[in-house]
Amino acid sequence: MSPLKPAATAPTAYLSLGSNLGDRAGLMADALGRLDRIPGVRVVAVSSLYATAPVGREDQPEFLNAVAQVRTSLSPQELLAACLRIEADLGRIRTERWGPRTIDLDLLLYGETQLAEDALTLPHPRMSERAFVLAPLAEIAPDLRLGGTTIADRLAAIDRSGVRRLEPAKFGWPPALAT
Ligand code: GSY
Repeated sequence: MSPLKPAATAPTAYLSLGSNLGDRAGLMADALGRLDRIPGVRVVAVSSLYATAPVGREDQPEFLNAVAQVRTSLSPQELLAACLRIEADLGRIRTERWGPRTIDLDLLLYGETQLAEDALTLPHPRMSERAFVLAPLAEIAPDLRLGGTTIADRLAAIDRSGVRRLEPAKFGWPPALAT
């Protein structure tokens, strides 16, 4: 294994990916490849793609969403900085808080870490209300517990009507990663 890649014992983190502008699946695949090429980050699992109705501001295009599990020797803050760099490199322009975006990478969970900093709150404060996060997360980590409740149970408790799983083969998904 590359010495630049995290050990099997390194912390596990979960990231939400979303896009509702441009070549959505292509941008998400590109973001995953960039993440996986960062020394200290290895993408170990990727959910299916989900077509999801926009939440927050409804008059914008449909999103594609997915969740990735990574192992990382980066700190939560370093991992967040890496995500923000990838967003910028893929043309994300932050104009409106809830507006359309080429790519969105949100850090959902970093092991059992709980954090409340200006730039980063862990677990992600809105993840339990969002079917576009819980549906893909439940696919790859149904038994993961958040505040004593599994992700599968949290998903079962919310409205999933705006979320549709897409057939992976039709989108060349998940992308092939180098590691
Ligand atoms: O917070 C992530 C960006 N975002 C999304 C999203 O990724 N998916 C859906 N369906 N709605 C969203 N609203 C915002 S903001």
